[in-house]
Amino acid sequence: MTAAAATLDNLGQLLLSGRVEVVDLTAPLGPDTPLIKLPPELAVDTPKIEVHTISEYDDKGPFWAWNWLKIGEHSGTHFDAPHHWITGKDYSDGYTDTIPVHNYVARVNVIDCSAQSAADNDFLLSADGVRAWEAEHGAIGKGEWVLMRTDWDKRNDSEAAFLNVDAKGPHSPGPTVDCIEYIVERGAIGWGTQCIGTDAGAAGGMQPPFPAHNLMHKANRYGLASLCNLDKLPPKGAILVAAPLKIVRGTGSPVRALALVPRG
Ligand code: 23J
Ligand code: MN
Repeated sequence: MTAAAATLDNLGQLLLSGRVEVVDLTAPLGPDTPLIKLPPELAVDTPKIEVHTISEYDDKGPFWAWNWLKIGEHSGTHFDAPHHWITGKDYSDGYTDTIPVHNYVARVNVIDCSAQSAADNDFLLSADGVRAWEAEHGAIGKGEWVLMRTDWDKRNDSEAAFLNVDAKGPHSPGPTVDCIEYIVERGAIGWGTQCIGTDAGAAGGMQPPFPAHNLMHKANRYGLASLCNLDKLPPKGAILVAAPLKIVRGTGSPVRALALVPRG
């Protein structure tokens, strides 16, 4: 057996015995899933999710149940492809059907910002914050995900609490411009958060606006939003599996995001 074959066989054993656990990083997807609200003068919103029964063992289909869905690509726990943003529009491998699939399975770094985000709903993770985390936990490597833990998933059952909008706009944590510049430089494959989008609530006022979108996709890297259960992941040592649907020329898609996590 080659080393790779032996390692993979061992992983199979560890999964079977539960010593490697599969953690679900995905929010429920349905009519109550919170959706982003964009400034109305700027944009049209993604529609509410609809689930329609085609049949359920009835006169529309006597022996089977099935539904059809109405759903935006950027709904719930979802993947942002480079073509989602104008800065990433020209990558031929930047669509949900053209991204190389090996990018959907990668090491993951989880930066715990839950305390700061609870104290300040507009908390921004900076490049210095990432460097301080690296000094404690180890460097972010090329081809790895960087996820910002805020425990925002605890608000997922209330769209009002999840979006956290007041007269001044949405208040949710996210990255600074220099944070995203730094992780792009480190070679991170993607940036993920637990909030409605990969950017902070206040990101529209940054320069450039929406830096996680603007700068990650400009560099042909990816995003993940509305992730759950990051409190169940170690800072380093887990593997993230998150693949969008193979929508032809898609800009993103809901995903079933999973993490392989060592136990014990
Ligand atoms: C469209 C326009 C602006 C933003 C977004 C979508 C997202 O956050 C998204 O889901 O990609 S900021
Ligand atoms: Mn998106």
